[in-house]
Amino acid sequence: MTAAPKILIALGGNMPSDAGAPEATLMSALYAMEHAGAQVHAVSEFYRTPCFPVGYGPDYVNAAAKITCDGEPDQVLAMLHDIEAQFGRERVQRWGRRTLDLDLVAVGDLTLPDQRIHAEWRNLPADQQTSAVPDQLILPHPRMQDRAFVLIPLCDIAPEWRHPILGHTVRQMVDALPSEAQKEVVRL
Ligand code: A4P
Ligand code: MG
Repeated sequence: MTAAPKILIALGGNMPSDAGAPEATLMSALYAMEHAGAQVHAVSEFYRTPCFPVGYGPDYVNAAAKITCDGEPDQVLAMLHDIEAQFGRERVQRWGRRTLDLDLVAVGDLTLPDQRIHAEWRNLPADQQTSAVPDQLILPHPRMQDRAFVLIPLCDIAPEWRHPILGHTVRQMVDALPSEAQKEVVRL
């Protein structure tokens, strides 16, 4: 029997929910994942991060978790969307303010849907990134390598995970971030 692949999740929020402030929402979301049948193996520190793009809203709280869970990646994403909905997430504006964002960063070393489509999303011009929304699951998350608010929490729990296309570990991707971007991510 092969071991279930480790699933890496990015958690974020910058608006209060019924659970309270974003840090309480993120903690409750982790319990909700266990309630939904996932096993949570590791959770990063929680970090305060400036909203990206600048001016789109208040600072975020970001974290990362390593889980395992039965089901196909699409079913895992559906579970994450259900939990977002439980905490009052409304999809009003892409990249808009939100009580809870749960992104699937990676499922083991899986690439979805394929290398060509992944490259299209990864190389999407900056001016299209706010408006273009994928209608299928893209793995690893196509923007993870650019984002200090994803990579720095992830480095707490999966520093040696290697991006299946780019070939870099999380630690190497953190080191490649501009130092200004690294400094903006502050442990709570
Ligand atoms: N989708 C495809 N692949 C994935 C994946 N690997 N993980 C689809 C999650 N979703 C994936 O996502 C849009 C569509 O992408 C969905 O239909 C999903 O099936 P969404 O969650 O509905 O919308 P979103 O959250 O606005 O988009 P996304 O891509 O999650 O946004 P981002 O790019 O993560 O940006 N600033 C700070 N400091 N911290 C943050 O956490 N987050 C965002 C959201 C913006 N600024 C931020 C932060
Ligand atoms: Mg999302």
